Amino acid sequence: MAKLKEKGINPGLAVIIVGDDPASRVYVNNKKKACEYCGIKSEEYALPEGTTQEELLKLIEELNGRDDISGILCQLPVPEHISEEAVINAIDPKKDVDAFHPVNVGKIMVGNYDFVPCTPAGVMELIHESGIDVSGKECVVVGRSNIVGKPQAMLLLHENGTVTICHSRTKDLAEKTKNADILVAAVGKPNFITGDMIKPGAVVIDVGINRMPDKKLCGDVEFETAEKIAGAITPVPGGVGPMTIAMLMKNTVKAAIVNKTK
Ligand code: L34
Repeated sequence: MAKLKEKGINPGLAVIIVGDDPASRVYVNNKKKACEYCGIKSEEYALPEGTTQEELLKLIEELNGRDDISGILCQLPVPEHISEEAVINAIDPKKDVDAFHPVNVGKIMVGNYDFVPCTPAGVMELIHESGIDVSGKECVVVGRSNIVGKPQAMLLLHENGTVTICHSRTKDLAEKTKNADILVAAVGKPNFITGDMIKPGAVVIDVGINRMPDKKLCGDVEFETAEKIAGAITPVPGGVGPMTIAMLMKNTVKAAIVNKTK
């Protein structure tokens, strides 16, 4: 960071949160803390639930124009009266540290990209840091969201994995998941993947973060049964979540370099 600052490049992240979803509040606080830890300037825009789409888009427009802001993100979900698509489309692709804008999504598709969406990027980092080679492996992604499932599949494909995407209409899910050398669970259903659905020795990555009635966090994978079968497994909390935040810091620094943020 000091070397960047010597060159007159100062990363700055703007985080927008609309409404008071408690989970979003925790995530945004964690992002702010990570910025402080890394020496990245951060600005939080906490807007009331009743904010209109027009007001939100106006703020994004202002932030797009500022030469001291490298990255902009609007924490999802946004309230129902605001179009998520309109918000994503409004962010300058050069400042889109979430990589949700169609321009950045398209770049990921063709394999030439600056920003990788933070959660799938975090999953890849975990795989790399564990010394796992994706090439030729059977990779199964459960979930097809634009934010995780789809880009995750693409990143695994870029590294020569043989990728299957499963979803709510998939027939014989367990048969597919049991075939996976690398299994990524991103469905948003607590304890959805159980030990008997896992191939012995598989790498199991749990993207799910479900809040249970007793306030405890629970992944999409039933950890107790899965850990006995898996070769490697990520916990919830303390697994993919913190990696998402680390990748956001990386994207923000990249954005500062691309945008030469003052
Ligand atoms: N725009 N919206 C936008 N960008 C994102 O990248 C996100 N995401 C997802 C939700 N909406 C978003 C996040 O930031 C999920 N997500 C996220 C970020 C951080 C954590 C989890 C999800 C995290 O810090 N998890 C901690 C536990 C936090 C807790 O106690 O609730 C963990 O150890 O998993």
